[in-house]
Amino acid sequence: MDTPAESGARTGSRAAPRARSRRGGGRHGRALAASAGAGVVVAAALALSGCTSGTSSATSSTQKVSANTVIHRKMVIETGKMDGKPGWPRFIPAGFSAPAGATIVLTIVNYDDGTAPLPPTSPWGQVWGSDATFGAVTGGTELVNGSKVTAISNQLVSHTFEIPALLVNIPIPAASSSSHPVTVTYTFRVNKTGTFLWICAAPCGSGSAGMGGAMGANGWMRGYVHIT
Ligand SMILES: [Cu+2]
Repeated sequence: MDTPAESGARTGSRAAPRARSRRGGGRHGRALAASAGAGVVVAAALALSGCTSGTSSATSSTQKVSANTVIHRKMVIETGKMDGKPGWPRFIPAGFSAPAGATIVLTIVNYDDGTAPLPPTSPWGQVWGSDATFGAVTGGTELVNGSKVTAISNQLVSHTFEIPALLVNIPIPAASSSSHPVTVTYTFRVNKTGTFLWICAAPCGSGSAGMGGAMGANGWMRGYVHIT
């Protein structure tokens, strides 16, 4: 089954490699246009994808530590040029581990100054992750260079860090230049153990829809979060 992010993003078309803009809302995006029930729609779709994709596995709802335990994790997004593979932007490292129940402060430093715009009705410009039934608890906000936001304009999104099975989505804007990265900080807790797939929902890869290359490659625009 396609995740909402994948099905929505595949339908766009891609322009210049640097701007990586694309058109088209995608069927998922259009379904969410009347946004009143959008959260429910996304939640249901994500629940299905999480259960059937075979790429994430959750076990018990065991909290191993308390929320007072604060775990700092950091990922850096490098451009393909920076790591010698032009056109292949990459999260480094492509995953991390943390104990269930801990407060995870995830810092993502983006050196990529290119955008990969989402369709106008895409939900992936929003910060997601405030529904405890999915096992993740957040305030639904992120800090962008220290300023609290609930969304990034879809046009300005460079990448996202999305964990479909946990209903987590962290939209990441483009760096102002490749030497002036943007820093996004997101604080959350995961109250169950498991190995959870994360993906980037922005079409930052190769091919006409921007979904090839890095987008489909573990270790580039997808990987795993291990909650132990
Ligand atoms: Cu990306």
